[in-house]
Amino acid sequence: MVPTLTPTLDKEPIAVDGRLSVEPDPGAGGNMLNPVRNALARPLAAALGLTALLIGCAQTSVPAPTPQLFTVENVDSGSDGTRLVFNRIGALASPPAVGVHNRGTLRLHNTGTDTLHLSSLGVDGPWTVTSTPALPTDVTAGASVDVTLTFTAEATLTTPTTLFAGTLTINSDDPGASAFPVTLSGLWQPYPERDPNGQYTEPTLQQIHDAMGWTFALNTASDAAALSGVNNGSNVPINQRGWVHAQGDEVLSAYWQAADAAQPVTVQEVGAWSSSDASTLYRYARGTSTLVKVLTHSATDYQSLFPHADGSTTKFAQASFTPSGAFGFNMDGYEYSDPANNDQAKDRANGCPGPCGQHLRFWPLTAGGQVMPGAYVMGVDYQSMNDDYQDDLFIIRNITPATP
Ligand SMILES: [Ca+2]
Ligand SMILES: [Ca+2]
Repeated sequence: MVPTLTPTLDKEPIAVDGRLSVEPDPGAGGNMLNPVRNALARPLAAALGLTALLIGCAQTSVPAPTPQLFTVENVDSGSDGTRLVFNRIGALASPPAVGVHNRGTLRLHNTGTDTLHLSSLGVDGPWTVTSTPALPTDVTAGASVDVTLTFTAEATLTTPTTLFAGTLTINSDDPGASAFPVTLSGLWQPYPERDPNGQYTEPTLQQIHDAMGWTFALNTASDAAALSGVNNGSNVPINQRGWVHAQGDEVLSAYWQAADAAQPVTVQEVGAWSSSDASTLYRYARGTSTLVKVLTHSATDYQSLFPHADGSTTKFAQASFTPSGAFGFNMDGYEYSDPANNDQAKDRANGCPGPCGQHLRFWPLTAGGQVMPGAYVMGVDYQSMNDDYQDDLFIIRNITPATP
């Protein structure tokens, strides 16, 4: 006996590229029509009408629906694709000739077993979609498409460095996320490093932290007040003049080791805001003075998120290595993760009460509000110039403080 069903769809069958399809009800917790769509829907719907199409939903012999699983990959940073982060400098019509990360690409994967119908993209905020397939389009099971956005914020050059927020909405027939939101964050600064009066115009570490969506604390109300000084711009609120003193969720450790000795340590440069030059991150075994290069970022990307590797315009500055025992980090041959190795004279002259020399600092990485085990953010300040700790900024994975 054929059961009688009353259609309860809140959406009518629609024609997509000349073929009949039916949009699922996102609130139904699954796409009842998916299992029959490919095998039955198109031939049957034409011959028998929608009532016949729905018969399969009431019969226990029909396999459970397999939803289209729609995942998003952030091609630039390797994160889960729920956030894209950008930076740019100056006016759109005449930007300074320095590298910036003003474009970001998302790769949209269809990991389900049915075709995904990608209908449209919505953008809120100062971004434009600069590369996408013609929409609407179908993404077959297992396939992917790339979408590139460009950050287009600008302001008068007397405007302070600003963090812009926005949203990209990916509209599709994914039953679990038919309007998938991607957070957009963009750092705009008027000039590279400093304005014509010599005042710093770089984003602060706090602004970069917020752009990245990090939730670890750079400082808390119970921390000591920042030490005063001649610095301007980018050092507030964490300027302790090289004092070896943990603030917020900071972890103090001069030396590190692999959290899992069977796996490599990976390093990704998140950003560089320093003077015009390439800079090199080194490592060294504890108790030795031999510096081993980890990576060098491009000389033109000295005021940029995700700087490229030296000599490349396509490859980002990232690397991996397998340490043997405890090791330290060193930046450009100057600044060591072991404060005792660093020149502390300027720290003390600036008011550091001692111990001093803390020019590389570490915080546990967070993503989605959760601490990522074995992953840290490392911030560098060169030579106690302004204590901004974003001259070079890295995410380092698979490390843990070394045993003494
Ligand atoms: Ca600095
Ligand atoms: Ca800086």
